[in-house]
Amino acid sequence: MSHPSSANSTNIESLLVENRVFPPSAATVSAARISGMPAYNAMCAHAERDFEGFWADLARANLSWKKPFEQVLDETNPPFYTWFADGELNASFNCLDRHLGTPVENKNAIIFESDDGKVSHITYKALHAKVSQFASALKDMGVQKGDRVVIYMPMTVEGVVAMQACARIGATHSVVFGGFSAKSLQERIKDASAVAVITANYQLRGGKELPLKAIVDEGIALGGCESVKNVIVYQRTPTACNMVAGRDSFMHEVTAKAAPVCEPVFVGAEHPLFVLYTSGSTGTPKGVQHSTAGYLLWAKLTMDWTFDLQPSDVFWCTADIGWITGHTYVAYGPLAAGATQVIFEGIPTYPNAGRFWQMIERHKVSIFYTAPTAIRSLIKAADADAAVHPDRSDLSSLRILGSVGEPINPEAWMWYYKNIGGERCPVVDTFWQTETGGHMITPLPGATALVPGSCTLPLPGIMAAIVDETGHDLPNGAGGLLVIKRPWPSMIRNIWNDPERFKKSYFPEEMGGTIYLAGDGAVRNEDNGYFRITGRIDDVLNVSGHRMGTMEIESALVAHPLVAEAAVVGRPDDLTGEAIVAFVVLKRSRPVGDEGKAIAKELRDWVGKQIGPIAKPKDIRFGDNLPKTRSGKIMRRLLRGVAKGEAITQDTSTLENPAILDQLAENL
Ligand code: 6R9
Repeated sequence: MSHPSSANSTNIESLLVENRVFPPSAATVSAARISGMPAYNAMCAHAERDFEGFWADLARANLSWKKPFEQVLDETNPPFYTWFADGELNASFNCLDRHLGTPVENKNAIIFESDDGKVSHITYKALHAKVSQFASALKDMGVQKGDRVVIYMPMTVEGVVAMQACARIGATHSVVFGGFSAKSLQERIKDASAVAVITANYQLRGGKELPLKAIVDEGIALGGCESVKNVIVYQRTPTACNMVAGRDSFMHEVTAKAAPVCEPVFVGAEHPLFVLYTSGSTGTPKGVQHSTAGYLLWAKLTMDWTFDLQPSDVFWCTADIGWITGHTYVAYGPLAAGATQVIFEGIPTYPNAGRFWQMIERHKVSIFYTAPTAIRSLIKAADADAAVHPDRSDLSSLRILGSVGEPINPEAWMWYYKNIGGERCPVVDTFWQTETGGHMITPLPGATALVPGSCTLPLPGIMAAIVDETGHDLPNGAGGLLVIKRPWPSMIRNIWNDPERFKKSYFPEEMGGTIYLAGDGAVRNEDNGYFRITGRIDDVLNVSGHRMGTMEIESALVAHPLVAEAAVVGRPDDLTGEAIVAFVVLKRSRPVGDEGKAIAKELRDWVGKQIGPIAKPKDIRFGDNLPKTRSGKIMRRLLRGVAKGEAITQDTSTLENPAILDQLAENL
């Protein structure tokens, strides 16, 4: 295991000198659900004193159970922990039916704004009807409890309907981000043995119509997808798409024919609600498997706690449903909590980079949750063009701001706090992961004093700590590995098809095999114990808040006929957090000049085709070889330095071929 990557060192330095503190106002504290630090401390103390009782009370109060649970946490087979295992419930019932007959039923569940600016509203009652009828249609096709359904959809109401409809009939969905390639889609369909794929003919983004159905066809044609019996197509645009007779159908047609009522299929608490693929440090992406009850409980509770959700709030999380943030804080959390939320189909820069701010004004958004990478690009746009500056929009409806996906640098935090929040709105910097299901370490708006760039303190019941490689606690001020020492309800349950990898990836033997290793480095402040995340400790990059495994990109590169060998590292980037740099050895001689540029472009496009455009290296360097130790190991540490443009000061005497470094430092 290596130490926190040097790629983040500048970030860490600027964080270490951070001493601005922003306590919540007295008014915010008194109006909040978790009101002040004594309230937070009391909840933490309750969890310490009676761990199972703490969670059991919350699960009873926040979820509707068909069959109440008796069992709380079962730790007899670590790390395969179970929660509320003998209880039965349905996730869609908890998000929709639960609100029927209450004042929430006529409230807007979703305010949808399309790429081209059309706005529509859907109440809880209407959403319930839409989900029920589509769920009936899935049942009519033979989709059953426990079947896997892949969803490859744009950001639309129908995307959420598809997820909720699967949950309603007990099918396990696996959403694949619409930017992934045919090959990535095929790998996921295969691994999950999906019986159906739900997609759209096209997606609209930034004024462009992009094919989705054609990519599904291409993916299935790559082979190994014989499990797929049905492809259901949401007709997003009037443009025709290829339809395969006997396999493909239109969402509106199958829905119209189906029964309007669909009784929810009640499932055991541990029934897999979904599998979501994410990048790891080795091999192919892993299918992170989540439970029904524990996951949903945390989605609902973190809406209430972290965002201090009130009945009149308008919540907007800008994440795509293809990522975990779009699962927990678009498809499940807001609905389970009975919130009104905005769903946006498009991109923040279309038709101009003021779109987010204009939408906050238009829909009177009160809680806004986005990623540092979006904030940084919008700062740049606002600096360049006063017409898209947030001061042109009325942002007075906002009361809470959130950040997720990567560390937020203090400069971006301050800009967000001042220019978007008007120095009035707490910024909750939420640290969590696909594997954790929901927030882990985050400020609470009505309790925690904020420090720019720090995710502050764990939520009540989350036993986060910083340890060394053998699992021993480290004192505050010492950087180490972030772990969670006790199970929590929304934790990953397994890696789909690969329990051994699950154990190895997250519950290292050296730490006893029972505590969860997050894969991030962290340090706690000596005075207040606040956590700061210092970045991944494995070969996972974070580009614009998206997780990318270096191995995945390397495998894609070496699959190109020209490439003999490749090594991929991250380099700090002002806009995207990290940028992908690839060092490549070709099977032919090292290309230079225009030829080098042409091959680099070809390789970039190739990676885009193999994985998806988000994985395209920003920079490609060619060498006759890679820097290796005498035993043949690639020296990534050196490559990270070269990628940053640093002079090599480290000892290179163990290198087989030190001269190679000069070659690799050359820009094309
Ligand atoms: C929710 C999500 C998880 C990785 C995680 C860490 C980084 C996420 C962060 C953060 C610092 C934050 N990360 N939130 N780092 N501060 N507030 O992003 O899930 O896509 O699985 O990524 O993202 O490195 O390990 P996922």
